[in-house]
Amino acid sequence: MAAPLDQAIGLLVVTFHKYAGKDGDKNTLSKKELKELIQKELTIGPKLQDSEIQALMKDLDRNGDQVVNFQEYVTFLGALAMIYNEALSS
Ligand SMILES: [Ca+2]
Repeated sequence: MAAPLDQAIGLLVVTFHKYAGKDGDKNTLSKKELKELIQKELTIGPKLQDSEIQALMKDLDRNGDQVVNFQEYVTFLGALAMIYNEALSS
């Protein structure tokens, strides 16, 4: 049986593929897929404006190819972890 942190990391990976596999390249998140992931998998998601999600997408797409690859997704998770850490330690 996987330890808690293994399970958490596994969930991060599975969640990426759950949305990346919806259309087009199954190894990247399109804008539409990223939007759906944010809206369905994060508490803050439904509260974000469309313009905020667009800005987030632009920020995450480091190599500018209009899609979010796994490496870019991991950067996003890192940023979220920083926010959660601030929230939990304040
Ligand atoms: Ca990209």
